[in-house]
Amino acid sequence: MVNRPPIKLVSGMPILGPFAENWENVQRFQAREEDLLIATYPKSGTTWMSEVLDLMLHNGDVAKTQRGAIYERVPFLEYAVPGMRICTEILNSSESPRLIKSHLPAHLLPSSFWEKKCKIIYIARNVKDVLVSYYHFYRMAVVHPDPGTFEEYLQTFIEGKVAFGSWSDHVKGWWKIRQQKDILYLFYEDMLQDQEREIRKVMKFIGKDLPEDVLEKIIQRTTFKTMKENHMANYSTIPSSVMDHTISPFMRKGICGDWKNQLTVAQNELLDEYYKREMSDTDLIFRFED
Ligand code: PPS
Repeated sequence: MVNRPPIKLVSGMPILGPFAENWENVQRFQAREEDLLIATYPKSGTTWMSEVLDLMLHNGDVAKTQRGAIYERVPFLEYAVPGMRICTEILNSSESPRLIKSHLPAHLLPSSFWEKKCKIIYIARNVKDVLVSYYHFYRMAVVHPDPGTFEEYLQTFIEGKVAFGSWSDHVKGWWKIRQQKDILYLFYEDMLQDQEREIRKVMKFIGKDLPEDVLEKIIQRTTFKTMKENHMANYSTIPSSVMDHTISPFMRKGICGDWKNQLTVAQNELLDEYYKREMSDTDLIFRFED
C-alpha cells in the first residue's frame, strides 16, 4: 500500500488514487436482482447500516455476523488497493444475496444496479458532522492524502475536492431519484434519535418480518458502544499501518453535533453559507443538533 496517494479523477469525480485503477471494472460491475446496496457519502452511517442489514439477513444470529470483519461481510464496491484483493473480484465470486457498500453518487452507480432494480438504502448525514468525521478519517487512514490542517481540509471539502466529491451533489442527487427507484432514503440523525423506528423501516423495505425479540437483539448489537467494542465491526482488524486508531478511532464519537467541538465561529459561518447556497434548490433538509 502506497501511503497517502494523491486523489485522482474518474468520470469527473475525485476518487482515492488506487481506486482509480479499477474504475472500468466498477462501471462494468454486474449487479444481481437480490443484491442489497448501502449507498452513502463517506462518514454517514455506512458501517452502522451494514451491521444492521447483516444481522437482519441472518435473523439476528450474532455468531453468523462474527464470520468476518464488516468490510469482508459487506464489500466496498470501489475498493481497490495494491496487495489486497479487489472488491469487484470478491463480489463477482460471492454468493447471493450480496450486501454491497458504495460511496458513488447516483449518476455514477454502475447501470446494472438500475437494470436489475436492486433495492438501495441511502443514508445521509448533516454536512458539518460529516466534515469533522471525514477529516479525522483522512488523518487515521493512509489511503487518503494528507488532510493538512482542519482549516485547509475545510476548504478542500467545500470545493468538492475530497474523495467522492461534493457532499451536496451527493445527497441531492440521491434525493432526486429516490422516488423513481427502489430507494429507502434515511438520515443518520434519525437513526440516532430513534433506532427502533428506523430499523423497522429497513425491515419493511427489505421484506423481512422478524419477531420482536430479534429486532430488540439487532438494536442492542448495533448501538455505538457495542459496535465500538466489536472487533468484527470496528475496523480494528485492519493493520495499524493502514488505519491508525491511535490517531483517531474509526468508531470515533457516533453523535450528532460534534461539529460544535471542532468548528470555530468563522468556520461555522462558512459552512452555514455553503449549506444555504448549495441547498437552495432542494426540499431536502438536515438536522444539525439532537
Ligand atoms: S465510512 O468510512 O465512510 O464507511 O464511514 P461510515 O461508517 O459511513 O461512518 C462512520 C461514522 O459513523 C459512526 N458510527 C456510528 N454512529 C452511531 N451508532 C453506531 N452504531 C455507529 N457506527 C458507526 C462512526 O463513529 C463515524 O462517525 P464519527 O462522527 O466519526 O464518530
